Amino acid sequence: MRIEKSVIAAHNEKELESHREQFSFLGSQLEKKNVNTEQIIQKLIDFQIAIPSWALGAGATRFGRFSIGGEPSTLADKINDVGIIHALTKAAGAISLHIPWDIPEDTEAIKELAATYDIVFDAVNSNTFQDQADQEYSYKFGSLSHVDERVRRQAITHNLKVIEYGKALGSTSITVWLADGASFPGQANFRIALQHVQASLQEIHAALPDDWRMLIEYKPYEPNFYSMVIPDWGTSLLLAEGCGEKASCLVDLGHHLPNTNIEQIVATLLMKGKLGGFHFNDSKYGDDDLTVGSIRPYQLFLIFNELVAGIDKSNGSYPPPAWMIDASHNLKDPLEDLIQSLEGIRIAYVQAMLINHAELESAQQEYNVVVCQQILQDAFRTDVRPIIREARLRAGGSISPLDLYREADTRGHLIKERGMKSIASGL
Ligand SMILES: [Mn+2]
Repeated sequence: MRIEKSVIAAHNEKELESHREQFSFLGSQLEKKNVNTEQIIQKLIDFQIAIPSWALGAGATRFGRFSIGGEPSTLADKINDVGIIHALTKAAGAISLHIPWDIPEDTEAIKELAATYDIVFDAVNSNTFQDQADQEYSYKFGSLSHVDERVRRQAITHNLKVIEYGKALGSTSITVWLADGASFPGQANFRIALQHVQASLQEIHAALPDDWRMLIEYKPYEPNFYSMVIPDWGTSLLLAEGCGEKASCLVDLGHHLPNTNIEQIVATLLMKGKLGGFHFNDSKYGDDDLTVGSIRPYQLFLIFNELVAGIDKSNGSYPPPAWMIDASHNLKDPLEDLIQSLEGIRIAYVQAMLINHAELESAQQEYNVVVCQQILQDAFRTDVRPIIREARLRAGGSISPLDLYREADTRGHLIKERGMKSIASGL
């Protein structure tokens, strides 16, 4: 199923008057504050977020999985689903593939299909946290950190193969996340495990094409509950620096212990030129994988403040991080959930762009703490949704993507096409 441009245009027509009213009111208010709304709209149109190929079906916990019907069971179906989201929002012009869950058999055909939806291929993701039917050695006790050289070799070879798939698709980065670690004290030697991972990553790094990046993701716990070989940003940075230029860190919002100051981590990594990738989600307790902006929108806004400031300060010399939503959809229709996440991300991004950095810096110079807070919260408390609607409208998307998704009975059509029992590969 495709959402045709004419359907979007007809739906927009009904909402146009009310939208114009709201947009012009907000525009005149922001003008008084010397905000360049046109520039914000352009930046927003350019800001594209990748959808991972494993987030389009129903997610699961270890207690169960509840199908939603019409799930995409092939890579072509998954690209089609991202195409629906992108047609409506004009914010999701990329897909991130997980190998081996989504191996493109006919690369050219898949590229052509993606191009018809105006979708490119973002980072490819390797998987050495599960055993596949045809593999010789098990990853039960680790992969790149394993004590057995043959297991490490198998995991390195897999990563090199993932790079080859990515090259064929036009991707320019690989994300490595390891489940390696220990669930019990004494189970593993911390130093040897980390040395093995460093040496393995160096080998993968050496195989990267010139214009590629390797993004090293970290996580404090799960699936291992005593220690993870790459538990935090410091270890990720250490490994990236041990590899070289093309290696950098990937921040996944859910991969922190409660109350971690993620915005400070982002600022530090940007300062070091080592923030290469970003995974959006939200959480209350741990790696909950909830809709972006559903639990802690203020934190997201503060993170975007650092992102905007850090990237702006680099004057274009800093390659933008690979942005991706990394969430699991256990209760909601995944496509609706992703549309809500995109909205949450874009709201935080626009709010962060409203901050007057010159004013903030001078308040900081004077330690005027009250004014510092006021500047941030004034931006955060601005309802910026009319700007987001305007950007979507100008890019050819829908003013109200979620409403149109429902009015067009998109899920109903997908169920008719694919049946109730189709299952998407992935988590
Ligand atoms: Mn992630």
